[in-house]
Amino acid sequence: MANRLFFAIPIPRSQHFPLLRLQTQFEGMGKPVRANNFHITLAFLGNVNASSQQQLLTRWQSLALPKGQLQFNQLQLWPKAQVLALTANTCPAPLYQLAGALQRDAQQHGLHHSHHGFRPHITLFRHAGQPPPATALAPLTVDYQEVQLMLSEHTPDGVIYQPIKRWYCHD
Ligand code: 2AM
Repeated sequence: MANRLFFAIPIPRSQHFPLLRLQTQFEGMGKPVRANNFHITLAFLGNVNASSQQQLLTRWQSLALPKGQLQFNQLQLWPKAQVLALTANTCPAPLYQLAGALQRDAQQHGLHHSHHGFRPHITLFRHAGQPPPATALAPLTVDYQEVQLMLSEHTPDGVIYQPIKRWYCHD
């Protein structure tokens, strides 16, 4: 049995409202991601078997990241993935370095190979096909306080994400 895993920053409930408002503003652009699933992917690992998962957790036992903020300011369509995402064009160096290290580690250990570097984004819609209207967005600040190793599961109610491990950011 393999688990579909990814490292991500979950978006805390207290920061859902502006994202839900954007989903309302751009209604019809695709299938809205449910609020409980809002996240920023740092590294997607694909299907990972039990022993690889154990080794992964051992390697990243002391994962550390200072608390920080991301400013999201653009809606972008990624046509290949059919995703409409809120993107940030700057990123705190420690977060950028961590995402790169997680992606390289995955590649070195035979897990998913990402073709892009880290692009901080929050997917708002899936099955999206049209570019968003060129509306200026008010910058949206997201404070991040933790990183999770998440398990993605298909259920009859749709995809759900569950944390397998959480690392709290330090001051
Ligand atoms: P995203 O919406 O932030 O891009 C769990 O499957 C999560 O991993 C998805 O929500 C998606 O995050 C990301 N993901 C899924 N498949 C991926 C892939 N092939 N490459 C990179 N990220 C992927």
